[in-house]
Amino acid sequence: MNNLVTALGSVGMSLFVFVLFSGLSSTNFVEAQNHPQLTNATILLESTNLGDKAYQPNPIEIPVWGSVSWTNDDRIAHSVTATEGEFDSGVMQPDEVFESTFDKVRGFEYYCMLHPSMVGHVVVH
Ligand SMILES: [Cu+2]
Repeated sequence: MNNLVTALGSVGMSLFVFVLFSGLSSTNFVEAQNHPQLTNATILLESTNLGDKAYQPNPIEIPVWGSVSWTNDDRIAHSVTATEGEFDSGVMQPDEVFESTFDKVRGFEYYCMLHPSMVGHVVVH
């Protein structure tokens, strides 16, 4: 009888754990729907003179409705500024993050308005 109670107890515990994990994964699912694809990009340390290597990866290739999150990993301020003005982070201090979502199939050139030789490319498929 004690064994039965113990067995039922562990079934209950398993169910509880299962429900707990189901809850977590449905949260992740909602998160995934809100961010169908998030691509992380970085502004490299000492990127001022790195030209088209300053933003990594370059080019950034994403599906339509994908998002890109750029982090300024340098010790000085930079920006992520579309050449034709479609997006602009403004001045990003070190460790600041800028995110943009792309709803059209096309390519974008961007650069750093503080160091215009820093250039990158987003390609939306
Ligand atoms: Cu810069």
